[in-house]
Amino acid sequence: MTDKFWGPDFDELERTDPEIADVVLSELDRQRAGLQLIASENLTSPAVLAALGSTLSNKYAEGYPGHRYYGGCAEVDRAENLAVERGKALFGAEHVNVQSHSGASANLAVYAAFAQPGDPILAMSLPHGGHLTHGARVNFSGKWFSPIPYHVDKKTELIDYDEVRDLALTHRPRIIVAGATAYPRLIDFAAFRKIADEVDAILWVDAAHFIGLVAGKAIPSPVPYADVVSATTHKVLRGPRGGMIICRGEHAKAIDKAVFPFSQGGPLMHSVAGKAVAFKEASTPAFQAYASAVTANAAALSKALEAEGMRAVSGGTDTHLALIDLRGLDPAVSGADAERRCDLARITLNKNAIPYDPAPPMVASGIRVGSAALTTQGFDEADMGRVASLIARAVSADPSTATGERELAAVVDDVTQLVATKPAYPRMAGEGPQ
Ligand code: DSN
Repeated sequence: MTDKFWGPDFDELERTDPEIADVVLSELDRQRAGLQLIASENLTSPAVLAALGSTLSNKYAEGYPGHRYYGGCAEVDRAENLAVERGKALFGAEHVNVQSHSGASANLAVYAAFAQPGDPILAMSLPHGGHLTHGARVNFSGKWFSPIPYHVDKKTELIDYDEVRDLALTHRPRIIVAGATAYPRLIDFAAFRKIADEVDAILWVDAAHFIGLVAGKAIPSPVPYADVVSATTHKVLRGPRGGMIICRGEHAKAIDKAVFPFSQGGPLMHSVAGKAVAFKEASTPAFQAYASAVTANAAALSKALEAEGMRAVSGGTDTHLALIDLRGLDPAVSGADAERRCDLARITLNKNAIPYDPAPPMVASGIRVGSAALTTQGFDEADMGRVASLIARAVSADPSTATGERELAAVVDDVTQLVATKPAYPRMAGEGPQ
């Protein structure tokens, strides 16, 4: 066994490139100093970070374990085999591909495996919570395929399954996509399966956001229902930044070929190793406790924000995220203003369109909040009440007024005190000011 010297060495980075070393340290400080509420982010573990910062980054390994286009792949083969086997066990899957560089790359491969240019694709409308790769005009998915958007019901703000079925019967899509980036509720995978079977479509679940809740058994799994499930590994799942694809055995070859050689070259083997670590961590009782705390915390946050006068779209959440409609606030605050004010108060979240939003996307009438990162650092439901009150104070503080400026400074003080009780990446002995 070689010594550990060749692992990540921050002193070396500081000597070689003090400017980037400063960025790295400042970003760590930013993550520690504030409340991280972006629903697609998390604080990955030191073990995953160590795999990411390893010499596996050096290795080219086009192909799959045992069938590579380069020599010297014995060690990275072990990493990929471990990731695949752990992924299969974790999700009860027949086949797993762990090479996708990102969620968007995984989605590109799914299209490549199942559709031809011009094919009709039925997917959730982007302004109603769908993803860019589900047929947005500015994305390859909207340019190369014929997207048909489905929506949420105006009153319930839940997926309108009747509309999904009607559109499926009318357009006979090649693929039906279930999955979203800003939908707070459980998706009825059985209903989607039934509709897909009626029109002989492929059922693809894009589980990028919630796959970590599935891994932690906090919500039902799409795997038994879907032909194919794409996902990211860095959101609630808390692994390295990257993508993955789970599919039925009969589609294994098509998916593998669609990832490599069709849409990617060399896999990022350090990231593949990080995925293996994350799957191992996600198979523990501790991760299951974390996953159910994520949903409990999101529900508590959503309820507490409602008590502060901010309506939760669909009346709440079953997952890690809530979509908050700000239109009830007096004076009015847009999503963009809320995001900026929270940023000034060290509360990181994003503006978000709400269904049937009258405002343009860059302004938006809502915000999206997620509970994964705060849950990782140990926040509980009572803390979420405090977080909601800090968000409410920040959102209502107009920084162009002296009162608003003072209030935002006071919120920063309170955020600082709150994060000190349950710090992200707790400082190690001897590291910087304690
Ligand atoms: N950008 C991610 C999100 O925030 O939901 C999805 O790709």
